[in-house]
Amino acid sequence: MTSNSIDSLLHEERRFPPSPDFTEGSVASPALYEQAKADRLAFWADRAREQLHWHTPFTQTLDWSNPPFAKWFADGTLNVAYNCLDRHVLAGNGDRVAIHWEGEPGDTRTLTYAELTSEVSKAANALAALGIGQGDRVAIYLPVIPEAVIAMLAVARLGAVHSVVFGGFSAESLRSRIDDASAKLVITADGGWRKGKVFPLKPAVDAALADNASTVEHVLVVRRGENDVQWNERDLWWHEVVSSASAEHEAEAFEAENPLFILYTSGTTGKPKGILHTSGGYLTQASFTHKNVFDLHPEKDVYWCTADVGWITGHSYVVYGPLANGATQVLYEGTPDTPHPGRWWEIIEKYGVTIFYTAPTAIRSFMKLGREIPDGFDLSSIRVLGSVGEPINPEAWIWYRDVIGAGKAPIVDTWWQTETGAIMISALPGITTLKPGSAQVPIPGIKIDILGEDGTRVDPPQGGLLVVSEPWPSMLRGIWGDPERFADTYWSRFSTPEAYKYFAGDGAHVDADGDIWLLGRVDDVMNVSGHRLSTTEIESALVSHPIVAEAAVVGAADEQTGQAVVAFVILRSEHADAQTPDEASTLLRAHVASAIGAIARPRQVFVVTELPKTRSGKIMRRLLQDVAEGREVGDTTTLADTAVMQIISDKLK
Ligand code: 6R9
Repeated sequence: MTSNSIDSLLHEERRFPPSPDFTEGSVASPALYEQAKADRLAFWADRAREQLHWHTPFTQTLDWSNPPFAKWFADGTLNVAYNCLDRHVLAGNGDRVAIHWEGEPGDTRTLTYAELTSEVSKAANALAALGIGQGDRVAIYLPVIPEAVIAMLAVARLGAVHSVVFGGFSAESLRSRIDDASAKLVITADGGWRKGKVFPLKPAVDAALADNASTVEHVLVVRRGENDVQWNERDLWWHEVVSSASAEHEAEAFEAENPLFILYTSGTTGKPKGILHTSGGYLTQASFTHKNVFDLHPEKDVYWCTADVGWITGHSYVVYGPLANGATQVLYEGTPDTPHPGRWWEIIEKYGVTIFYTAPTAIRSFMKLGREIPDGFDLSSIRVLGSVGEPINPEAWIWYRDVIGAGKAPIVDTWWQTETGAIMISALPGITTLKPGSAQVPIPGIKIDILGEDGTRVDPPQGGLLVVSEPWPSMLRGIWGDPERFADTYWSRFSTPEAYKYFAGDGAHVDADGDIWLLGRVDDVMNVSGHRLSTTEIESALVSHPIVAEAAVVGAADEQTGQAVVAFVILRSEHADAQTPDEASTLLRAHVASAIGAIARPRQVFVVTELPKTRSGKIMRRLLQDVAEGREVGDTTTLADTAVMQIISDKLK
C-alpha cells in the first residue's frame, strides 16, 4: 500500500473544527486524554467508579498476570441490570422515558425507567421460576421489540448469560449456537414485522429443537406477530408467565468478571466464534464511550441507534451503554423503507431525535434515493451523527453531514468490533477537528499501533496492520469453549512474552496528524502485480464518481497479474438508464485509474442492481469473488436476501 494511492483519493480536503458553542457544552474534555496518558489504569479505574454503581468497590484494576486472559476490577461486585435500571429510579428519574418503541406497522409503546425496571423484575422472577440462575445460558431470538431488551436485562439481572441470535438467522444457525453454548432456555416470538409482513420466528426454533436432543428445557414465546404457531410441551407464553410474576426483584451482586453474554461472529473458518463478554469492564467502557463519543446529555437528548439487538452494536449502543447512562432512546422494529422510503426521517421528526447512529451502507442507500426524501422532514433536532460497521467514504460523510446533519452536526466515525465490545477509535465531538473518511484517534485509555508484517511499528504514512497494544476493559474474555482458538486467532501473530498485542484483522494507515484511516479487513487485501491494493480504497474511488451509488470490489485470480481487480457497481437511479453498461464500465475503469493509478484499474466493472449483503449490511465479497472467478457461488445462507446472487449471476451470463 503506498501513501500516494491513498492520498490521491482524498479529494475531500475540508476539515471541520468543533464549533465553540458545541465545545462549551460538550461532555468530553481534553483532560480525559491527559489523564489517560499520565496513568492509563488509574484513568479506567476512575471511569469505572464514575460510570457505575458497585455493590462492593474494587481495589484491583487490571489483572494481566495470565495473558491473554484479562481480569478487570476483579474483586468488585455489581449487578449490570441494576446499573441500567434501578439506580436511575432511585435517583429520581423513574419517570424519564427509557424507550420510545415504534413497531413497523406504526404501533407504539413507551417505557419509562420505572416501567422498564418493573418489566425486567417480572421477567427475572419468571426466568428464576423456570430454573435460570447464575451462569446459565439463555438464547434470545426476537425481533426488535421491547421484550428483546427486557429479556436481555432479565438474564443479566440473574447473573445468567445471554446469547442473542439475530432474528434473520436460519434454524440451522440458531441450533448450532444453542448447542455451542448449551442453552437451557430459548426466548423467541411468534413472529415480527418486516417489510410490511409478519415473518415467523417460532418455526425456526421448532425446527432447531425438533429432535428433542438439545439442552433446551423451555421455550418462552412473546406474542407479537399474532401468526399461528405450533405448540409443543416445552413452550410457554411470555404474557402468561411474565405478567403473573411479581414486579419486585432484588438485584443480587455478582463479580465483575461474571459472564454477561456470548455473541457469535463469523471468522475466517466456517464455524462462528462465540465471543464472550463479562460485566464490570464491559459496562464501564460501553457506557463511558456512549456518553463521551455521542456527547450524551441524558436529561435532554433523544438518542437513536438503528442497529438490531442481534449485533454487537445493538448490545453496546442500544441496550447496555444507553441504559447505563439513563438515556432516552428510540427503538424501531422494521426496515428503513416501510411503508415509505422516508420512514427513518419521519421517526426522527416524530421523536425529536438528537443523536443518530447508523451504518455507511444505510447512508449510501439513502444517497441513492436522493435528498428530496429526507428534505421532506424536519430533522433540525439532530446534533450528533455516528457511523459504524465499515469505513465511511468521504462522499457519504459529506452527504450525511449536509443532508441529515443540516451541514453542522459533527460526525463520529467509530471503529470497533464484536471482540472489542465497545468503541476504540473515534473523534470526540466538541474536541476533535473532523476529517471525512478517517476514524481518527483512539479514545482515551486505548492504545492502538499500526504494525508491518514483521511486527515493527510502521511510520506514517505507511499502511500496516492494526493492533491494540494494551488490554482494555471491554475486551473479549475469550471464545466460548475454545481458549486455544482465542489465543491463536487474536494473540499469536504479534505477541511476545513481554508484550501481548491484539491483532484486529484490519489494515490501517496513520497520517501525519496521527489520524487513523481504516483500509478494510486484511483478508480483503489484494495483490495485483505485486502491489497491495485495498478493496475499500478502490470502492471509495468508485463511489466518488457521481454516477455510482454503491460499489464492491474483489480480487479475482488472474494468470498475468496474480489477482485482478473486479468491480460490481450499482448506478444512481438518475444515471442507470442514461449509460449503457459498457459505457459505464469504460468510464469507471478510467476513473479508478486516474484516482489511484493504473495499477488499480479494474479488469472488469459489472453494472448490477443489487449487492450481496449480510443482514448486518456487510458486503459478502467472497460470493462476488466466486462470480468473478467463474465458479459456482458458495454458501449464501448468511445473506439478507438469498435471491441476490441469482440475480447477479443471471445478469452476467
Ligand atoms: C461494530 C462492528 C467489525 C469489523 C471491523 C472492521 C469493520 C467497523 C468500522 C469498520 C472501518 C469503521 N468496521 N467499524 N471499519 N471504519 N468505523 O461493526 O462490529 O460486526 O464485529 O465488525 O467491521 O473491519 O474489524 P463487527
